[in-house]
Amino acid sequence: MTSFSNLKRKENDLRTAYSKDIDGKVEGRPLLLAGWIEDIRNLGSIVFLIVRDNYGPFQAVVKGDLAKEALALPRQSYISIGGIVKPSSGSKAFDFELITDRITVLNRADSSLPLDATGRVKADMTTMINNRPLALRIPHEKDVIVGKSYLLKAARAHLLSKGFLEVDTPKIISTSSEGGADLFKVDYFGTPAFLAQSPQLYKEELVLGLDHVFEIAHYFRAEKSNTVRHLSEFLSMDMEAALYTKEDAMALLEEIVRKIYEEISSRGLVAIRIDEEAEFPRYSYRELIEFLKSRGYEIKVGDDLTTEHLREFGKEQDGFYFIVNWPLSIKPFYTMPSPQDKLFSESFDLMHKDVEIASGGQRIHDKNMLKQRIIECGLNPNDFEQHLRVFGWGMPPHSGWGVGVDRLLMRLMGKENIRDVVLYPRDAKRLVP
Ligand code: AMO
Repeated sequence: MTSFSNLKRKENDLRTAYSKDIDGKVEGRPLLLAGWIEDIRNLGSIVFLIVRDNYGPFQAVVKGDLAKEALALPRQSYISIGGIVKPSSGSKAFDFELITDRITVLNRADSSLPLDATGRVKADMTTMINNRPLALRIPHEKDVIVGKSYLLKAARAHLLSKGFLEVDTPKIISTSSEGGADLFKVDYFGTPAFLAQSPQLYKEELVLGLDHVFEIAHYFRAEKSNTVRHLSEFLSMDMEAALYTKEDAMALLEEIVRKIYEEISSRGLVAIRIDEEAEFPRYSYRELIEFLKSRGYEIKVGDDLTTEHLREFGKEQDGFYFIVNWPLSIKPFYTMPSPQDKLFSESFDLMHKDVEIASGGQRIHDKNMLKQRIIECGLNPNDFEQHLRVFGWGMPPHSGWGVGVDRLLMRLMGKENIRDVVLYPRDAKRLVP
């Protein structure tokens, strides 16, 4: 019978250390490592293997019959390799190397691979996406995904420290949460249903029971437009909080972006700089209209801003900034009208140069007002009956936001295309891998 302890011992027979452990402290000691052969340099009587594990590359010196075996191995084969640690004799890249006495081939790689996993021969984005697991062997490609993990860690830690509770809400829904045509339909046991565009209605409802909530999850938009910032499945970080005003929500969002920036820049993973002193600038929607008019654009108050408009304004901006008080007519039904001018709303977008990173604002908490806005937006209040009920149970005034995590990561990492920061992107033309 194979017991767990037997399995454990077997695993230890294949690896006792990682590349990060090879240093002066283990000089003269035997180590056993596992990794992928990145490079093989044949110097005749001696062969140098560059092997990469999860922590980076190391150099192994192989001689005699073992060298012959090593030379026959395709690059990227996965091996367990044992030997004695010695100071390296002529390498500039490695202070220490492994004088090899044992190689176990755990899995031979195909002799022809779809991309150069050392990154020396550049592959295009489509090749990277089609072969993502192999592309992640390239350090700067892996950095993006490491960055995403730490982005989420920093955001979660900050929200939890502020008393927010992480929730999870359904992704198969019966009614559109954002309105609009970009809904994916699914056949739910014969009944038409949709994939959630956002957790909007649920997160608002949960404020009633939980006060401060957040959710980090995938959402779905049937985006036909093929742009560098739209996917049909994207990762969103959403929060909703009782008694928060639009200002409170914006302050929390700015705090979180800064915490994320601190976390990932402390790991050397970030490509941009955020000024620690200056607050993110705020511009009203009206100010943007005036700016665009002054640049010769034919635009009037009430019009939505196009990509071209945002590109024009974004050129003037160094980094992150807010656009506040959008016209009510172009915001979803749940958005609170501004008390001083009902044509505008208590809403904001967080931008980075020309790209929208997040949107949010104060929501309507009065049941009758919400029903009225649903009708004004051309929606059927009967479809929202379940949701409207909750607003009669003592719904607190509340605000929140939703951050496009992939877009934020794209900008922090200095990438131009959202597909560069998503492991397996989904768009109108891509459903695999
Ligand atoms: P909105 O529709 O503006 O607002 O979405 C919030 C943020 O999500 C990101 N995003 C996308 N990212 C990639 N591909 C897409 N197709 C895509 N669509 C949106 C953007 C955007 O700013 N419920 C509100 C949020 C709120 O008010 O709390 C909402 O969904 O970065």
